[in-house]
Amino acid sequence: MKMTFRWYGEDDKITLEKIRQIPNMYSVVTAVYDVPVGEVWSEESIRRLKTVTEKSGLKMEVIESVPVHEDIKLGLPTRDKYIEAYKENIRRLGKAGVKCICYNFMPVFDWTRTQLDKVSFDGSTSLVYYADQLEKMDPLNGELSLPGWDSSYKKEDLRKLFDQYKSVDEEKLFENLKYFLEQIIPVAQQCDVKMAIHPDDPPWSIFGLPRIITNEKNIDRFLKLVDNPYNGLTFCVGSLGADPKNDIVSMVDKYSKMGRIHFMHIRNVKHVENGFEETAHDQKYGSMDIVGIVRALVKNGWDGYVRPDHGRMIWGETGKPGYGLYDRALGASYINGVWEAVELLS
Ligand code: DNO
Repeated sequence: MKMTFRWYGEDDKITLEKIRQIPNMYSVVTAVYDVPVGEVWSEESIRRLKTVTEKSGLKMEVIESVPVHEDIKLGLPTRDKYIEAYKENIRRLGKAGVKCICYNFMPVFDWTRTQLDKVSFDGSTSLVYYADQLEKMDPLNGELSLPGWDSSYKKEDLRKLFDQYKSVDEEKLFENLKYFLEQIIPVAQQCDVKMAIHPDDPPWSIFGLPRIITNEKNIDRFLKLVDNPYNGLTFCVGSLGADPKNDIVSMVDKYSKMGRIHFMHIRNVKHVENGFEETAHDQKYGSMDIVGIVRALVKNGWDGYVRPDHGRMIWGETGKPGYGLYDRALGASYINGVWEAVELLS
């Protein structure tokens, strides 16, 4: 496996120098952040990211994300122009040595939590999702904002989008995804860039919007939409694992055996009555069988990219919720340790 770490570019206060010192670190996971969703990234910005990354001794082989414009998800006539731009981004990134692009197909909102600073038993804080808190949230008031969300929407944009999604159910969303994949996967293959869809987080419909990358049945269907190894997965343990019905170890085993997992997000999540709580990465704190997951990957000779995922805030750190340095570095070290042990014992 190749260990990676998300880096939000030159404005990230977690510098490349720090990331570089985490044991076994291979590549950053990054993106060009100053371009509106749907537009082509300038070659200059891509080159600059690559140059600074490589100067620090790291690689830039994974992009998270090249976001998908809502018109593509909605299946509007304007989608073709955004798909052309998407293809051009794949080409440009491929030229810069990128091997894997993570993206998602969640309508309007990316990952969603109801509280970002839940105090845990040891005084650390983490991200949680409680159904009763979600019911009280109004996505249309224009005040909600989460770190993963596109913050450019105004109140009126959100209302319009919600209206447009009234005619898009799960079937339609699958159709629109197929249309998109049929066009981008051949380009990805030509450029030798693996496309890796991120599951929906949480893996169920929220605010009445459809979500489809949620469980094994739907992922099987997704992989068949375009049955090509370049059409693969970011297997996010915490996202799919939030639903206790998903058998994570067996899914990881199955999809890694098929050669369809290109990127693993490994983190732990604890099921609670009313939702879930993010915890330290270590197996004993949550509901995920992290060792079982790693064992399946090692058994299948899997050699993709891995990153620790959301960390708690510990040691007084402040910053982007889920994306501090300390707990994610501990997460990376934990995953390295589990990996090493599983390899040695197998
Ligand atoms: C959360 C992330 C997601 C992910 C996107 C991929 O922390 O895993 O925001 O980057 O969904 O497009």
